[in-house]
Amino acid sequence: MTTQAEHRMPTAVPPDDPTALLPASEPIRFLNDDGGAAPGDAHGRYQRPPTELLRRAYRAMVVGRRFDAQATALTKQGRLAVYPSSRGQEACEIGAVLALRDTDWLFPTYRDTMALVSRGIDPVEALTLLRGSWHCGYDPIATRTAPQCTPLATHAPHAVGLAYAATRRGEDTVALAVVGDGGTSEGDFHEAMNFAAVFHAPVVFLVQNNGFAISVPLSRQTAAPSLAHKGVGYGVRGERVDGNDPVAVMAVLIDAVESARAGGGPVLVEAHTYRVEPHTNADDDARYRGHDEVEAWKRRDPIARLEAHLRAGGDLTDDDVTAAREAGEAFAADVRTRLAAEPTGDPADLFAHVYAEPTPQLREQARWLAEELDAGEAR
Ligand SMILES: Cc1ncc(C[n+]2csc(CCOP(=O)(O)OP(=O)(O)O)c2C)c(N)n1
Repeated sequence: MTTQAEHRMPTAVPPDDPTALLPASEPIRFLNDDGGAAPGDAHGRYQRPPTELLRRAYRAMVVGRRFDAQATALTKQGRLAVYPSSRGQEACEIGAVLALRDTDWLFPTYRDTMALVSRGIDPVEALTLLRGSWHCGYDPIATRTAPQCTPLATHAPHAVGLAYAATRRGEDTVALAVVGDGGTSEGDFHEAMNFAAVFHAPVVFLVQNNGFAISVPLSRQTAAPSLAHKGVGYGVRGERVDGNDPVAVMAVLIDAVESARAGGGPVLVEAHTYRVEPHTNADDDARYRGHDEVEAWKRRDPIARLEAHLRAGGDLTDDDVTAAREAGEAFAADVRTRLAAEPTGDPADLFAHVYAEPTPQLREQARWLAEELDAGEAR
């Protein structure tokens, strides 16, 4: 076993040629918009993932989309307080999961519940927070998945810290931090990138550039040529990928994760995608974007593209498609049934973890709530 003293802090070595850190001039693509082969040599250094992995991705995407629709429906019944849909972003969600080993860590945002359930986390546990509970619902250590992060980008430095600590322990763990395009405008994102590069930490930053930070378009967030270009300023290699091309997303993420694992340092991947649903069920997206734009992106649907690609190669049959849809229906039915049960909880928990030492105001509010509840029971 290596002792702490034998470890030296990895030192970042600036590359001889900084342009090697720059992303391709166009996002990496394997598929065109209807699932046929993308024209020309658009693959750069990347390999098409094995067919069996693409078949797994197809099924996970179909199940994930059905789950996502079910969760949105549950907000309308008041079973969930809120739900941020990732419909349309399935390639990124599933690509993130399938690029990781079980021993790697995922640091997701509030939008990435589809990735969580695809990683095998119980959907009812994954939705616990959205039912109004104070905890994230699942065991982060057992699942190697950090709590879904609502403050933008604050999980990115955590991912770097965990990945660096793993290297100090002699483990080959990689951390994948998912960030939105709006999240890249946050200080935490920049600090995380800087630390990751200086400590040469095995972290992959996956930016799901879905065009908007709620209603704010990307053009109001950044003047960089692309979000992936931001990497070069920190000494982090950047790459851009068509985020609705599941073959390309998986090819690029698998390469990035394995490069980080092999000691190549952090990688920043920008996936160009689109959220076809509103920001959450509480948002009116008609106020900031046009119907035509949404429809145009729906025609670049990642599931339809992968299905067309696999069918063209004889790697997906009608039976496979039916089986995937049935698996999605069964998954959604299970979520529906289990979320129909009223959650139980102690109202006093509302005050339990606000501060280590409760303030006089909190104590007063807790006392007031307890009295109200007692009075209610006595009535
Ligand atoms: C530190 C912080 N500031 C502001 C917010 C409020 N907020 C919630 S979601 C959001 C937009 C995020 O957009 P993006 O990072 O692109 O992710 P997306 O929702 O598109 O997946 C904002 C500003 C927040 N959650 N955290």
